Amino acid sequence: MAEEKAKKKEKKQPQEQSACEATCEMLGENTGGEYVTVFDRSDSMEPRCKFGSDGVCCRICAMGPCRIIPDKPGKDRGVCGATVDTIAARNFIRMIAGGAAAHSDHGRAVCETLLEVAEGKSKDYTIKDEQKTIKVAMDLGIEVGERPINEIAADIARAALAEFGNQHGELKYLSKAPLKRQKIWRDLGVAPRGIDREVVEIMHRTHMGVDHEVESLLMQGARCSLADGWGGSMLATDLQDILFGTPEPIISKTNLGCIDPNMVNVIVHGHEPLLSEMIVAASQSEDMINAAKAVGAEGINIGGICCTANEILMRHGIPPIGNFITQELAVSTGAVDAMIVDVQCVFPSLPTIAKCFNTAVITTSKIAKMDGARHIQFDEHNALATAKKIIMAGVEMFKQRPANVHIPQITQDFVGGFSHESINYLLGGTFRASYKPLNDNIINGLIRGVAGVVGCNNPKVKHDWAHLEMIKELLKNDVLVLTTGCGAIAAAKAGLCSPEAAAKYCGEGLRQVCETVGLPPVIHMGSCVDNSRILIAATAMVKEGGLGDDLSDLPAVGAAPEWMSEKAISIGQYFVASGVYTVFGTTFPTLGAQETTKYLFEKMDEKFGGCWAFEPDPIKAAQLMIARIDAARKKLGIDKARERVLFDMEKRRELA
Ligand code: SF4
Ligand code: MSK
Repeated sequence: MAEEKAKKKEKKQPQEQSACEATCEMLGENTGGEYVTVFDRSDSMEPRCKFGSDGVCCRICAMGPCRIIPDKPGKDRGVCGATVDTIAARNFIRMIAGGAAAHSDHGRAVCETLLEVAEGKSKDYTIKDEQKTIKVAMDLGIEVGERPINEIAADIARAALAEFGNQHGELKYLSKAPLKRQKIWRDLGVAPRGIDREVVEIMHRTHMGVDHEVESLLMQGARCSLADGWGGSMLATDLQDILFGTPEPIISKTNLGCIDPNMVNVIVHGHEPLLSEMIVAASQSEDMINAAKAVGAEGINIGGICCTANEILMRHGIPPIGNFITQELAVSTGAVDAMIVDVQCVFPSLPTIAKCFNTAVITTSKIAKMDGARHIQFDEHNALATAKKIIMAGVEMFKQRPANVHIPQITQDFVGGFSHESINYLLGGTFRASYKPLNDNIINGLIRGVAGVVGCNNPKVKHDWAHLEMIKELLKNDVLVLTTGCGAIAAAKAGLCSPEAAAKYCGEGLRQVCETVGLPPVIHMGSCVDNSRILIAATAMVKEGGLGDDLSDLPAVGAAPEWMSEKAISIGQYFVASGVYTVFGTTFPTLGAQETTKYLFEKMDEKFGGCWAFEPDPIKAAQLMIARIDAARKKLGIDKARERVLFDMEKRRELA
């Protein structure tokens, strides 16, 4: 009893656990510890194993686990003789393989659906963006001519699927990168062949007794990550745009206050928009609305969590009600009638907490099932009917809501839905779409540089706090921020993704530009796979001219201050291999191995013109990023803000 009391006393206060007011309110609702959440489980896991955190534990074969202490003779190698650096490098690239596989399998599912749609086998979807279809066809070398759009789309889907199993040569989309970057990849031998092949090769190389050299391992990691960023993820984004439309700026609301007590609340969570698109369509159909009314609700309210939230936000303005770490807290409002999940970032604890609040947890993917959840298999051939069946599961739960519903009355307006295409139009106008205004304002110093701040939440860090501190420091220093994933939801909840944020948070130069163009200073570009949009936006900046001839020349940096997933490591590595300096917070999975860490933090810079860095303090991390931006500006000769000089006739004569 005394022990239990002591434990309760030690329990962190909500304000120590989250920077999000609504999250704190929900954490405050559970001070009696009626249910367990990720925050509690994370605290109970302390102290965490240092061997695991530092990447120096190997359990690849049954002679282990081998936990290495580098400076202790007898403990400085694994049973097989593997050094600490081999072990850390193997662990690191296995994370890349996991992340790349997750993104790319998502991409494959989209390709398969596009093929079915184009062949008329999946009647509930249509091709929404014909212009993008033609653009993608040209990128993939597919004939356009006068062919019907479905025929072109079918060829796109086939060509995209072939990229997964390609055994030789290189991925077609590499040609979208600046020419200099392509040459770097070829010269270093890291141009990926096929997406699946690079993942499989990592699993082979890291099997017991195969590849033991740090450089050899890490370069294969880079190759595999490129197959993700410029392959699986980019195909996922492009083909989703073809099927569901290329996003355009859209006004929405966010946070837990978007849950409506009078409606049937259906929350979609996971990553693939194939299902959530249909859930949105089904929720607006008359029969579903009538079914909701029949049980006493006013209608059906759809909200999102994690990257599914970002997908339906981007194209429909549906509110993201929270990010990764708040998935259980959304259920604990008592007003979520169904949580529909597909793949990735779904807590297996959901059915347990859902039982306390009469929420139906419904799994929908063959490859992602959960004990305690109801499984309704999503069928792309019968997409709308399946979506309706799933929604009905939520409607049926409406009457069983617990008495103690508590929804924080907190929401925030923001603008989402930025794609490379829409930024292009916004900056240059419909007739002269271009990145020129952005480049000009970087060159004249009003904008100091660009940062991609992306990624997850991690309960080891105060929720959303590292994202927000880092972003605010960057804005103050005139750095324009592009964001995706759970970081984007953090920024949106805090009011950073609205045009008004420019006056409140930005330095004078960035404020002027944002207010002139009407852009928020933090640009929400979508989900995890949409980091490929950031690669394309950066490439457009290079192609526009004036900022060097490679991605590594740009005053542009990346960060994931609260990362947790293998996908984040894959993203970080493809940013680095694309020439971007990338800072991770929270923890770094090779810190126990000096040579491996040095390779990632220094040697990669020599090879790729971009490297990893680790800094858990978000302000210090932002300062590292700003220093790197300034170094790039200096190299480009734009380190001093230039006054615009207007030449009169006399000066022109002098010039001549
Ligand atoms: Fe230990 Fe070597 Fe087996 Fe890893 S591969 S568990 S280091 S014996
Ligand atoms: S959902 S991978 S927690 S960003 Fe894409 Fe969020 Fe990270 Fe999952």
